[in-house]
Amino acid sequence: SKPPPKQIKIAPPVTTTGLTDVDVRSGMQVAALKQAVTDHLRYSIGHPPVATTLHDYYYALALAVRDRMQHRWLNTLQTNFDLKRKIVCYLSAEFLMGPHLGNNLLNLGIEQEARAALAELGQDLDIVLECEEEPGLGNGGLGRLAACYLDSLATLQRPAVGYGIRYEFGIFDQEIHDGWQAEITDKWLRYGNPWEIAKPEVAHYVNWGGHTEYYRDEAGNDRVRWMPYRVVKGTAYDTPTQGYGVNNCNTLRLWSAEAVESFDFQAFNTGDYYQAVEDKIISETVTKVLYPNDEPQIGKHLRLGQQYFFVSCSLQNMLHILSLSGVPVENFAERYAVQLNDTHPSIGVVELMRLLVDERRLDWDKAWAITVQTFGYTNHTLLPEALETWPLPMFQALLPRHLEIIYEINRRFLDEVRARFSGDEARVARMSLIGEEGEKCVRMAHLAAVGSHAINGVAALHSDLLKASVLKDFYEMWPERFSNKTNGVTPRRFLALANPGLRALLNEALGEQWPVNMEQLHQLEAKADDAAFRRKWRAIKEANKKRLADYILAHTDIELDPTWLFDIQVKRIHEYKRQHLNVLHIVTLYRRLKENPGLNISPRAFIFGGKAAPGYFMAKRIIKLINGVAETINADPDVNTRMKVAFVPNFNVQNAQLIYPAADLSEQISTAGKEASGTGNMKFMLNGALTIGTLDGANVEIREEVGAENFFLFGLTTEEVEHIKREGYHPTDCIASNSELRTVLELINSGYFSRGDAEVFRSVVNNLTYSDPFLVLADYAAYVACQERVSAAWQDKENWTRMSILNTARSGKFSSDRAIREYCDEIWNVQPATVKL
Ligand code: B1N
Repeated sequence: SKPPPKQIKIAPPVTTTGLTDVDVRSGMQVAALKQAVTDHLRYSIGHPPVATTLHDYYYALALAVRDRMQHRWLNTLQTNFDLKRKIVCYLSAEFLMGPHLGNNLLNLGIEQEARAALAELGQDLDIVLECEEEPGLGNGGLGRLAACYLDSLATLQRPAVGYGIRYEFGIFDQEIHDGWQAEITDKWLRYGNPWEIAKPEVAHYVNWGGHTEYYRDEAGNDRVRWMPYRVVKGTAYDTPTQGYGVNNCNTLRLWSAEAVESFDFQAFNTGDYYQAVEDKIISETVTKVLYPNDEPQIGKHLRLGQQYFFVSCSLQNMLHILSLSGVPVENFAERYAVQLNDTHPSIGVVELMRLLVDERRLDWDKAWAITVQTFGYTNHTLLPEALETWPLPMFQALLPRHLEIIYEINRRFLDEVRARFSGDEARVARMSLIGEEGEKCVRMAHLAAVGSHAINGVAALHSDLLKASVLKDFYEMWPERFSNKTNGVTPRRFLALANPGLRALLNEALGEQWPVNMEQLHQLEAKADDAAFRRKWRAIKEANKKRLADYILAHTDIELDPTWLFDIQVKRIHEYKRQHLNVLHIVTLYRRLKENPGLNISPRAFIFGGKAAPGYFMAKRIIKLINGVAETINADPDVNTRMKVAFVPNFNVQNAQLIYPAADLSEQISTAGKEASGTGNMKFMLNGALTIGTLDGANVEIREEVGAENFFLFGLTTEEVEHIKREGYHPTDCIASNSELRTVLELINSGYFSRGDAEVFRSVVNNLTYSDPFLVLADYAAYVACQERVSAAWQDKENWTRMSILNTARSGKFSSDRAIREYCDEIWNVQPATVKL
């Protein structure tokens, strides 16, 4: 063996600014940031000046910012270890983080310094920010909620890890071709990702398929061995998530699938090189792409594979860290609170049992007590087509050992049901973890409910409906497990970052604590009666509308007037969200203007945005309909000085930050009882938009907070919807009794909005006429009437502004900080840990 190397003295780096090495890595001043950017340009990126691009500046600044977070991140990890605090593990198949750079600068409090440093290098921060390719690792609300919760957890100094999947391709990019949606694969890693730190040494192995064997161990106990058909390796990629105004910096740990090398070698040695390559491809497929389906679940083998893969890696990781900390496995639930973001990670209940019983050799009862104490389950939807179930043969083929464990959990659980409700075999069948009507399947919501000590919905109405419908039997069995946790959104990204104009005004009026104490916004209520304040408020809104109008012009060639009412509906395209109800109103208004050119209406820009699941026929037709109506109206000189329609392509977190602050009116018009909560509704409210909405999801609580007089309510209630459906709903009756509605549907059906092609929208019109599952026509008249009240209200600028101010002033409840405090106090029992530098 070689002798140890001689101690080498490293000369301190010489810099032209006289800064030390430490300053360059972690200094927050302009000079340090500037030096850091130039160092990263030279040493991390390394293009000669002639080849240096704007993207290089983005990347260099991102690395400089990451260095500053790294310092805080390591201290956070060390502090959490030293204090032996309980940690929140938020398990989610989706994290829709949005662009990192702007948010991290904001949370670190160095936006001005970064702007000045770049300016000295001849660059504009706003233009550099636009270079970031956002990580779209989520579909919509559910994934974005997970991201908001990570922001609040760090800001509230709670130790937390977000565990998920590092999809190589996130949610597709949407382009609009001839009015139709086209899907483009999201190659977000194409130019590298400066925010993640690969941890090749943090890896776990995940089994698939095969069979189980029974054996007797040394102590004479019967045990089970899983003999898998395939093993996949999961490697960790960490993204630090910085809290706002604190040193705490938590971890988002995403797992990426790789082939297990030894498997390759084995095949290689036996000469089957191609088999080895094929294995590698199959393994890496697991984390290749995010399923772009929102609510209707698709029972795909690979999707179950993704779920098991990330959940197994995450639980193994927790157990590994626990043993590194010297904590006995029996104390698992005292150290980890694991939250299931919907049923997507609910296989975790079974996997933890397997790890504890088969691998750690705990006895069943002890393992079960730990499991139930560990997990909490959040339900995000009541739509029957969205509830996850897996066909038994598929489940058995992929996870044979887990199916055995499910049978045992079920056997014991149904014994309990029988003991509580003796003789009620119908109830037993309803509650079973195995569905037996039709094709046999595993019911993941039941599994999550049985395996968790806490079950919650995401808005008051939704939590009530959950107890009364989908999980009624479970509520009757364990009422103490149920609670409501109304969703929230982070005011850092969606107010301070997205709306710098309003941020400055709020700082001036309230001081700078409001982003972490949103109840302070109530102090704005007094300002609503101050005419000078209202003028400032309006000027900010109009500047935001100008900013959005410029963006829309650049991306669609449609020119909007920022003095008009901006009426906006942005969210996934879904029949229950009823974008087509909005379209029916637009066409109604169009016809009224054509018939009566002198009609006095408030000029409006109708703005839409949102992606449709690629296989969702009706949603894709609705996009085409919006674009067809837009094309016709925008080109019609009889009306286009008073109304226009625009569809913003590729709605994502980045352009959402331009859209919410520009809204006067927020469209939240889902069929009552269908939208679990909604979170876009909250982002609009924060930014001073008034809501037109049904009594659905969190709209109910928004209206309660802002006051009925500041909210445009219309439509059937949940009870009325259920009543009508029970009695038999006939949309043709709505048409027969409303000649204006009939004319509107006929106009759409005639090809008027599709260059004479009467085929394109036939399916949409027929669906509404003969089926209308989401009661669009039943709510049409009330919606149109409500929009007339909106138009009238807009005429009184001063009162509209008053209402706008009151919306922001009363939005404090919808901060994700409030939601996270409730989860920490009532479900997780996780305390803050202050991190010092
Ligand atoms: O979760 C959001 C809510 O605000 C929305 O109302 C709700 O619709 C949304 C399968 C889902 N529910 N279910 C999903 C997403 C992806 C997937 O593959 C279902 N998303 C929601 C946050 O609570």
